[in-house]
Amino acid sequence: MESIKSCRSCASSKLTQILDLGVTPLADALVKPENLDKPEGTYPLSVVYCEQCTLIQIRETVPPDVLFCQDYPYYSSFSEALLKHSAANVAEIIARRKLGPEHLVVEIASNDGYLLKNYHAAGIPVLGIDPASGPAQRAMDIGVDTLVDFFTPALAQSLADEGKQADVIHANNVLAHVADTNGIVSALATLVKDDGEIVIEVPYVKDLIEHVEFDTIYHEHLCYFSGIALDKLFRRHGLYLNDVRRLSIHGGSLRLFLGKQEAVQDSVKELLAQERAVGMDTSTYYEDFAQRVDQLKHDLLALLQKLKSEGKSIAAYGAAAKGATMINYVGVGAELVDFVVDRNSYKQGLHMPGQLLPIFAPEKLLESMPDYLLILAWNFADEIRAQQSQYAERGGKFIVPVPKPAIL
Ligand code: DWN
Repeated sequence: MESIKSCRSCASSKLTQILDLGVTPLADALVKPENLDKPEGTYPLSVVYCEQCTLIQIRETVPPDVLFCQDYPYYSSFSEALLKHSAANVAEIIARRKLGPEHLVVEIASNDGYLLKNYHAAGIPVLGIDPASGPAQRAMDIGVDTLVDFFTPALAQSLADEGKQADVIHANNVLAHVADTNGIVSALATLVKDDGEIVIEVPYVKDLIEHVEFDTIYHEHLCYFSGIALDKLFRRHGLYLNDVRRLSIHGGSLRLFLGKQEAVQDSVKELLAQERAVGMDTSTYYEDFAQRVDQLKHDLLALLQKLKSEGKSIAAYGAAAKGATMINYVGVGAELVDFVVDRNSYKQGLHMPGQLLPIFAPEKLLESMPDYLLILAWNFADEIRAQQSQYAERGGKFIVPVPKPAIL
């Protein structure tokens, strides 16, 4: 593991620490039963603000082959909400750009084909690029052509040399995951056609800070983006943030529309003006974040301990990466929560990193009817509560930890 001395975007050494989450295991390093007695790899996790370009980022860089290869357990298609969200995105772009069999759509971090399958179904050629072999194989099984590899400037250049420049490139929840932040942006510029479009989704740091979504901070997420920091990063590589949309997915995200010609729309000007108006281009904006994170930690622990003291049983929903940050930072162990459930069959039978809580299929809930269910995948709380209506009808109650621990 490396620890940065300068900003991942502008290389400035003026970095101000805003949060320290201590030493923690990797959020997606689920533990096999046979390894329960073996020590886990743990890494410090701290967050800094760049005084020069305003980028929020973590200091620590864990090697990508440790984070994203063998046994990477995340499969996008286990969320109906995410599938619907992606299908609507694709339908809008096919219509607006009048895409057909003569075009090419590439997706970086294409996972199990959750998005590209919509273009494939419409007869539009696609190419996915993802280093995680498990999800990539699922994509190929449904006909989505996928390169099992990391997306680098060298790979972008070789694809361009093969005449595979793209009309549209999607990059959802990956810009924050790549250690070479400038490298991935220059690679996007290399791979997109001059009249092409790059569509990126990233969690929005403004929502993270305002809703205390500290659990989305973990080693897979190296950067936490604002419009101001992104605009500087893209312009450095001849790309222009021409349009932007705020989304509710994943606790609040931005959908960014980039091109090689400058045609900046009001949506971008308004977003940047709003950010400056609330001071997101100063470290002052982030000063009280650590204190608010600690308040959430205190409130959640107190709530769970009170329920246990009343003899209540508690389970959790969503063996999510953010769930690992939450239970390890707050200290939610087997003395408070009996087990976790998750629909992702690749996670069932394993244990959460750190607290080692066992992971079962959701059917376990009706079997054992815990009094309370802590929704660790709070970003899908509506979908999960609808899905678990029988549990609620039988008297089960839900707890959401973010933005403020609450019983629903
Ligand atoms: O950036 C990332 C985001 C997009 O996804 C990755 N670095 C890792 C991952 O983060 P996460 O694990 O915190 O993401 P989710 O999507 O919030 O995880 C939700 C978990 O809940 C998954 O394991 C799937 C599961 N789930 C479920 O069991 N039943 C989700 C839904 C909607 C359900 O109904």
